[in-house]
Amino acid sequence: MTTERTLVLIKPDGVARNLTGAILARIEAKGYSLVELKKVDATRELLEQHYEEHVGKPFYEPLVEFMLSGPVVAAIFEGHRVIEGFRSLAGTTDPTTAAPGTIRGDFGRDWGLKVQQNLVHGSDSTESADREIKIWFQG
Ligand code: DAT
Ligand code: MG
Repeated sequence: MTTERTLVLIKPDGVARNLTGAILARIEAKGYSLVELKKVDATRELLEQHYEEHVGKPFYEPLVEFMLSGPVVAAIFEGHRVIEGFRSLAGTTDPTTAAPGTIRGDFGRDWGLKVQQNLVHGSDSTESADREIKIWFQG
């Protein structure tokens, strides 16, 4: 048993579309346990830390603007292989091609210039999870 923790964000599109409960329900139904949950108005400084690996990329500024456009729900989930498991539940980055049955595949689509509106974020490694949990919950 490898119990891990991951950071999940429900992005402003998910919160604005009232999908918070539906998304959290899918994660709980899979068997992962909610450890912490809060609604946050992110700041540019917080997002710069969170998206450190993407600073300077062409989509970075629109991504940050989008993440500042409304409240975000931040959660810590725990479970065996939850990092990989949540990313599998979320589906691939582009919601147009994310598989049906996934959060992005079922609820998301490409909104033209706003590819970043893909409803959720999930940490991609144990190192990212530790770093991101600190940023959002102990910052
Ligand atoms: P993921 O969220 O699937 O881990 P990522 O870490 O590569 O994807 O990128 C972070 C976010 O940035 C992603 O959720 C949406 C946005 N993004 C990534 N690639 C993009 C692109 N080519 N154009 C616009 N937005 C992009
Ligand atoms: Mg990522």
